[in-house]
Amino acid sequence: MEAAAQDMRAYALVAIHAAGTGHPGGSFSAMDFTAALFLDEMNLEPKDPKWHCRDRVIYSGGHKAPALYVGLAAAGFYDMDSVVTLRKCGSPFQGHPHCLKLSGVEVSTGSLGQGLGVGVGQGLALRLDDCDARVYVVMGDGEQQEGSVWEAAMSAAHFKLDNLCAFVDKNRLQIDGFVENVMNIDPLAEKYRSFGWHVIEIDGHDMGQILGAFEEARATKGKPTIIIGNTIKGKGVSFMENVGGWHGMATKDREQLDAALAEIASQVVTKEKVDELLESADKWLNDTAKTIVSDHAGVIATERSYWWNEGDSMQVKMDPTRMGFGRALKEIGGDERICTLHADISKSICITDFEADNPERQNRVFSVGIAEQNMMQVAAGLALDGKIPITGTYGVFASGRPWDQIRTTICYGNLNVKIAGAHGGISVGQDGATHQALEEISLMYVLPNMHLEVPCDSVETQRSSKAAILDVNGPAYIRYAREATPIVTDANTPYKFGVANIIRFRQEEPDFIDAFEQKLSTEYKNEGETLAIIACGPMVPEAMRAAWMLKVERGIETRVINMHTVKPLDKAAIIAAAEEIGTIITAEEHQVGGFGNIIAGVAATRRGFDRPLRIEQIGVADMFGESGQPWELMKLFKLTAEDIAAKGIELLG
Ligand SMILES: Cc1ncc(C[n+]2csc(CCOP(=O)(O)OP(=O)(O)O)c2C)c(N)n1
Repeated sequence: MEAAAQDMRAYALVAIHAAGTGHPGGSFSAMDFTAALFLDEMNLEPKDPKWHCRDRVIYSGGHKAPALYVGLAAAGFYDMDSVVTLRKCGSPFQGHPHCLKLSGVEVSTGSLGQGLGVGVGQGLALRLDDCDARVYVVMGDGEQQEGSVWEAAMSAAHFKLDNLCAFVDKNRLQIDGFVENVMNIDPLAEKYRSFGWHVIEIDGHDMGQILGAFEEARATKGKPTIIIGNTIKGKGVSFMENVGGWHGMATKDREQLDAALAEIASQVVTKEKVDELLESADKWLNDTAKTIVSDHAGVIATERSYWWNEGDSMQVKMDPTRMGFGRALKEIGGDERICTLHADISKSICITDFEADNPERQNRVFSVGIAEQNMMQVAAGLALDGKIPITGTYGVFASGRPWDQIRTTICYGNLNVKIAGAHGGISVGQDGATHQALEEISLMYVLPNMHLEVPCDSVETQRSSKAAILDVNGPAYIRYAREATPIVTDANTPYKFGVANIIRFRQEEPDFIDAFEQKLSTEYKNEGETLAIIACGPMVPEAMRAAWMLKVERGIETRVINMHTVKPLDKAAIIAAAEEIGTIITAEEHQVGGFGNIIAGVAATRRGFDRPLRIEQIGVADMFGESGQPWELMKLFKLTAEDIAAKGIELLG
């Protein structure tokens, strides 16, 4: 079994390498447990994945998907070689496990802290059905910081679920560093014991101890069992072991991959096998990429490519909008009222730029661990006492997980809490649907007292972050993206919180930004355009590109409206577009309608009726996201300038 675990590590590593992203650290620390679980302990029926008497397994930390995938393959659910399509567009091996795309996956995971409760439910169902099958839940030690884990732990013991066996992969590291520094969870065994669990502590890499623990768990009656496995993050590759950076990173080149594989020393994953696997990964990528592109090509017939930086003129620089947020924090962080709160996603969202070059600000930085609900509560407390707390994490976890705290504690009390919703839209790419925030505009807009900013590029993000933090007295949510997106504004571009910008294409220039004129909506005079595109966030550059295409290809004059402040809305700019133009396309990198229906609702209040009002919406068509490269996904979800332009032509006939 030890050898099988090494083979599984090797396959997982090659798949992560082929994807260019993924999570080797936690997958490797849990791999010995995974091998024992799938090859020895569990009773499964791969040919009948939903067989009622099967044992159930939930990888609550969905980022350990590579371990789960090779585990299921080892158990015979599918060919091990196929796992190499991990994280690629269209693959069943999504960045985080998806139960509707891959048989053997009990429940989709990726938002930490939710697996144990599901395990409790499955344990109860099995008991109701008088079925002897067991439920296994694999969790991380950082994950223990989520309050929902403890709600589930309490209920499992309360229901005396002896068919439930949980495993904590106690590798001592999470993203922001060592668990004991980020938010200590120890003494973990005593905590579970006091919650009424049977606790077994083992060396999580010792096969004998793992199998012994399973046996002891099966023999334990009247209470659930937790196996706390002391493990090493990155186990099996010396340069990955105990190094936080390998939490979510692929080997950088073939040389590094080979060095890691040499240490893993799998007899099965030979050099030739690696070549074969990488080749099939490339083939998948080329085949899917071609389908996506050909599906997309011809949307608007043109000889010329208008894609970013593909021509000699109209060049843009790219920068992720999150960088603008970081620059704002650095700039205004001297204000003693400002505090930042980390929830184990700090460096990548640039919230650490606040203190990076200013160590004296460190006393105003608070790490709450992976506990988004508590982050909002603590922020509320700080705000009550006159501080300006800035919270931040991935948009999904910043808006969805603590929504009730944001609603009732923060917005109802109009507390001065700022929320940085990072990695908004599809730009988190290969992590897949669980991490792609496509609903936050709806979630935040609907809250009274909330202010909502969706800036279009990194320059505007810097300005709108400063406005949201210092000029707004009350809750504010800023949505920004992970991927580098075109820079379409500069210091000379007007910016006013709550006032939209009107953007007009003038003529092609060497630099994209110079081809457009931008004015505050309050200063703009109707030029008799035939189409309006109202957009927010990185859809603004796409709308600008569409305006350029439409003018050059069809002579259509377009008014692009950059609605960087979504709440409070610049209603006058929308009504003017409805009255003066009447044909409107809304564009959002979000579930379609979240932004579009808000705009449509305002447009419908226009008073002038000399022409029909026609509104079409561009956005993600009421479906969850997908793993893939961000630009691939833009095409897949039909969010590009080409899609907007085609819609415009269709509308104008
Ligand atoms: C609710 C939620 N918040 C944040 C994240 C982002 N995230 C993914 S993995 C991770 C760290 C997990 O640490 P741990 O549970 O110790 O796992 P391991 O170190 O074993 O990989 C975080 C914060 C998430 N997936 N879900």
